[in-house]
Amino acid sequence: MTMMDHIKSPSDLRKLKQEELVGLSAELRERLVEVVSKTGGHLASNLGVTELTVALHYVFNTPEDKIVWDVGHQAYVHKMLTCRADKFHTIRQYGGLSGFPKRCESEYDTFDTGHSGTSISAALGMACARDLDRKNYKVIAVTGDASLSNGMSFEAINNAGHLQKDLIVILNDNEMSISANVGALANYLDKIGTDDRYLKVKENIKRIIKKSKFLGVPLVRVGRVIEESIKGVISSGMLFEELGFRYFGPIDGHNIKILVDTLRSIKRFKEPVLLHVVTTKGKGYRPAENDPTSFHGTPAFEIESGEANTGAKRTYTGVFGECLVELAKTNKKIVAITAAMSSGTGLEAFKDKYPERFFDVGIAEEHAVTFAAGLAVDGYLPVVAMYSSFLQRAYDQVLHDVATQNLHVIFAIDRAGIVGDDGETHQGVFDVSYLRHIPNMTLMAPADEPEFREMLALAAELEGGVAIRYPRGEIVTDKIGGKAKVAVGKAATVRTGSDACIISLGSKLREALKAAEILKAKGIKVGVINARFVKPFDKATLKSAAKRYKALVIVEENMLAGGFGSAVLEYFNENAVQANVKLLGLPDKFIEHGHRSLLLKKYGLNGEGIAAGVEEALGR
Ligand SMILES: Cc1ncc(C[n+]2csc(CCOP(=O)(O)OP(=O)(O)O)c2C)c(N)n1
Repeated sequence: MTMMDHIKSPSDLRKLKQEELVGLSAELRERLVEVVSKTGGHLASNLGVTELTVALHYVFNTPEDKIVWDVGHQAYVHKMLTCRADKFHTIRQYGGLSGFPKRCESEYDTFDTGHSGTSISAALGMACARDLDRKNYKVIAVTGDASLSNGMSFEAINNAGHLQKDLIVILNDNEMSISANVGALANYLDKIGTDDRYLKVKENIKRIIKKSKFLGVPLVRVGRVIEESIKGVISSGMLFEELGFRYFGPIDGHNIKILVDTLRSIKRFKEPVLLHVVTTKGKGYRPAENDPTSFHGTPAFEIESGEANTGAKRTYTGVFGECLVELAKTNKKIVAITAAMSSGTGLEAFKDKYPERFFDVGIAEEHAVTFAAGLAVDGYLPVVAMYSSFLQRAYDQVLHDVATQNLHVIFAIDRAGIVGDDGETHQGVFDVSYLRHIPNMTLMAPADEPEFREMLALAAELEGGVAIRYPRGEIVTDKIGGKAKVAVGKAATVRTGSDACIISLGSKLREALKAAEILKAKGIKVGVINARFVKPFDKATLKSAAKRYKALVIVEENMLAGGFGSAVLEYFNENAVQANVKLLGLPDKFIEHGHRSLLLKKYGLNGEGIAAGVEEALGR
């Protein structure tokens, strides 16, 4: 029997001797690697916080004391320690545990997350609620060094330093975002960790505290003297203190004894405290330590070698990366911007080839877009490559800073559609709805590789905000989207029929064509139109399709509310176009986690589902 078998909840953990926590951490790590090697998931971050998570639940009285995880991708160990070890093998699987904290899953999950930078704000809100209720528990936000650089974290620190609530912020500093963490704050943290003067002062402090015990000087007074003296020595090293936090650290985040002792001692404070913990991303599993970027979010892999089965397919992301490098060769004004996702968005080759035209702005989507607007004002052509769900953060920047000034900025919106295993917070199913109502925007979606390339080239020639949305995963390399060259606002008729017509947006085309074949076998003749554009869409083609066919079925991987289908219905309504229209898309709910293909089937967005939709529209 392992130690883990005895720990059903944190109260069992707290019965262990402190020395036993080292062995427990090793077991937890082993289980992490074993399960994630099969399910895929966020391995490196979890390996890095194993001891920290154990120490937190050991020292604090969870669930009464509340731990708020930033992003939440590093909460796997937390899940194992909080009554879910027996279900851990189901993580990120349909119907299984979520890969992120979920309040509906456990009372130990205090706040639902997935996007970066929310933990300090949420924890501060909880601390204020606690004080209003005159209760007396601790609230602890755990954030990574990259998430600390997110604007929301700064806003929350600013507010927390002012409110002076009893709040602990643990800074888990592994010097990594998904790739290396970048930015002035990253440099600052690095300096704190390595500044000789600072380390010397820390040693001196330890000696003074020891001495003061003998002399009977009150510790608080000694502490204040020490703090002031440090400020004098390193005027630049007290950023957090100046913002109203007590700063402690940096400490070794893999040393259980140091962690437990430090957490116990900072627990006593009733004001904002920031504890700086230094960890190694991927700790304890060699392949992940060597390549934490690949093991940040990994597909299933072989434990021995660390080799992942990526399938080596041609993806939308890959094509985007290649194509942008080609376009940038002739168009010297193209600059690429990522918010800490250079590998995920396919910008690595661009970064290597044109380092001076590449900007990783950190996890700062709002800033990324306004920064792009600034570049556009002075004649550059910024390409903002971002996942659909993260661009949600920058809605106002797209509207207020790009669109109102009709600035030419290209938005390459990756992971548009169902992403699958990461679930609710990561599904890219809102972008059509949140972009199509913004004036001065062009919005398109490619169905295959040649079309994607043409769209990117066209985007560089247009004016205003131009968004291209495309999903996660494999791209069709053949030209299936129609022979006609891509032109603004023009759809392509891919197949003609006489009964119903499927109007497909972007990557849905492959499934729409499958549906047409399924229906053909049943004697139903179906036309297929590749919409290509959401804004402006091809009104003439859709109007004539409405006349010609008994039913139109509009398919998109976006919410039905405010999506492409609803744009068509608005137009039909305004222009009294009579048509029997059925919309296929996503319903008014958050889409759960599970494999992408499984979810597409569930929501009727695969070939069979679309075929069923057509039959329904025809009343069969
Ligand atoms: C708003 C937002 N943008 C981008 C991401 C994608 N993302 C997930 S984790 C991560 C890096 C987080 O780094 P850090 O906070 O230092 O935690 P670590 O994984 O290093 O422990 C990024 C960029 C996100 N979750 N949310």
